[in-house]
Amino acid sequence: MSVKDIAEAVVAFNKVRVVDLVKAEIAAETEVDEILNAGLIGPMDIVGKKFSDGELFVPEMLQAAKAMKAGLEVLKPHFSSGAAVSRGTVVIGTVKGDLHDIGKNLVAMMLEGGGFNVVDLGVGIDAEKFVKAAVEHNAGVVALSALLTTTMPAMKATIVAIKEAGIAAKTIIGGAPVTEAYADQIGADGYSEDAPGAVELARKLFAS
Ligand code: B1M
Repeated sequence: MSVKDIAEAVVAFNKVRVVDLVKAEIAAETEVDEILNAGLIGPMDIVGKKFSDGELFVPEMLQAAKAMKAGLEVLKPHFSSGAAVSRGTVVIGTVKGDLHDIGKNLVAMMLEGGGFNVVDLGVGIDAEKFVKAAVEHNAGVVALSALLTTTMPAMKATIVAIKEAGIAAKTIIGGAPVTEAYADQIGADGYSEDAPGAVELARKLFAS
């Protein structure tokens, strides 16, 4: 038994086996990061490649996502907790037109583990909803996720709306197609390529 078996079970869409194997690796005291990166995140790239190559289709991508999410739920309580008292509120969501939520959920879980109060708006969130939630929850950071090149412009629209509304909240962005250069271009306050980096970024922005 190894984390490689978890990855294989994700690619085989075997949700029950993913859950069992993640539990077994936790019991065997395998590093949480290794289970996450090699067992759960890694295989999603294989699934994406197979989709690009026409070997898999949307329903299968969805099944792999469900298997991965089930494993993530088992892992969630094991993400290290950074603080007993909240470090501040982060409003997070996947932007308008985009339904991918695994990376966003991971960022939300790690922010919670890092001691932040997280308000997760879900997927397909338009600029107006982000602005409303940031005001309502007095957010220090608004975190935007996008997985499609076609939905990246919705990040810009959201950042513009936040600035126009005169809200003090800082904005951070991320997601597979997003880059540091794009973050600079659209005036985001920060970019991270992964979930732990997003926690670091939020810490820095709340401290600044
Ligand atoms: Co979609 N999909 N998908 N998909 N899907 C991609 C993204 C794609 C790259 C696949 C491919 O072609 N190789 C491609 C996008 C191409 C592009 O735009 N360049 C694609 C496409 C085309 C589509 C559809 C258009 C397919 C169609 O219908 N013809 C469609 C769009 C639907 C929509 O959103 N409107 C679609 C649908 C779906 C499913 C619903 C079937 C499913 C999503 C299920 C779900 O999320 N609940 C799905 C999946 C599973 C994928 C892949 C295979 C895996 C994504 C994933 O969950 N990765 C993906 C291929 C790939 O990425 N390799 C693909 C694991 C996750 C942990 O990584 O989300 O990148 P990720 O998060 C990372 C970092 O990016 C970062 O942290 C995480 C790691 O720590 N991060 C942040 C994410 N958000 C962050 C925010 C931050 C900081 C870091 O700060 C705020």
